[in-house]
Amino acid sequence: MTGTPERTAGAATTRSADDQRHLRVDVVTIFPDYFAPLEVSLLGKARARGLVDVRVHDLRAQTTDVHHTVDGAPYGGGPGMVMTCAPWWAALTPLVTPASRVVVPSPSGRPFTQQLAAELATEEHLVFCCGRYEGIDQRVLDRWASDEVSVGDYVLAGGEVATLVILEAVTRLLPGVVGNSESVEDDSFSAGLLEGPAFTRPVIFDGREVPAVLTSGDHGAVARWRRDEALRRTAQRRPDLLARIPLSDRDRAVLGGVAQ
Ligand code: JCK
Repeated sequence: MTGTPERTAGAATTRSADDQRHLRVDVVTIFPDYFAPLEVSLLGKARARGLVDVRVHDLRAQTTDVHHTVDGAPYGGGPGMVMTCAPWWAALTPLVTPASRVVVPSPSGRPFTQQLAAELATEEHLVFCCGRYEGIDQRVLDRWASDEVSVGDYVLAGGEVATLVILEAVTRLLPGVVGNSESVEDDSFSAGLLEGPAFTRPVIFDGREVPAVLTSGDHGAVARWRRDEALRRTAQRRPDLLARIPLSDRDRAVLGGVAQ
């Protein structure tokens, strides 16, 4: 795949006659090889099923100079380099239509959330602009970006891995992705709390027992226990989440005055 300026993948399989929703994705990057994981895993299955059609475009293919330059020194001075406008304009002009949502990962973007993933999963065309260096000239963002998002409060070397994160979160929500309905329902059910611990066979391993309630057959007791574990774990690890959801008196009792 190295040296291939553009790679078209997926959607070759026959789609059933029913009108399956279809997501078209274009990714623009100077590192097309980063997107090799698109071949495997959840995304690969969504592609094999024809639910999503991802095309990766090499930004350098849009340069006109012999050195394939995509960056320049920042006006006003400062460290590093900034991606120049011209290659982005050339790449995006033929890709973007009024029906496109243009997503630009950035350390200064608004937080990428499950809610935004669900929203993006309803779109018909997503375009991802992967920056490198210190980022992209602001005029590209002003002209083309629909959403400037960050996948977390840490600094990556570019937008490629962030794009993979967003794409994986979005594609698992597409109708028709294996196991989709249950897991997506579960997402909304547990919305707002971290999940508690999970166990599977055997009942005892290395002397460690599965909590008895989970093998009791008492579904009410299991549901209450899971809620309590989720509450405790959320209070301990993500008190910011707890502050945003309504708590019953029983919830508060379980938390025993911790982080409320
Ligand atoms: C896109 C280039 C690298 C490195 C300057 C940033 C203080 C700017 C991201 N959650 C996320 N973290 N990082 C990214 C991300 C990083 C990117 C690009 C996304 C394009 N870079 C870079 C350093 C700086 N510092 C903090 C100054 C850019 C997402 N999504």
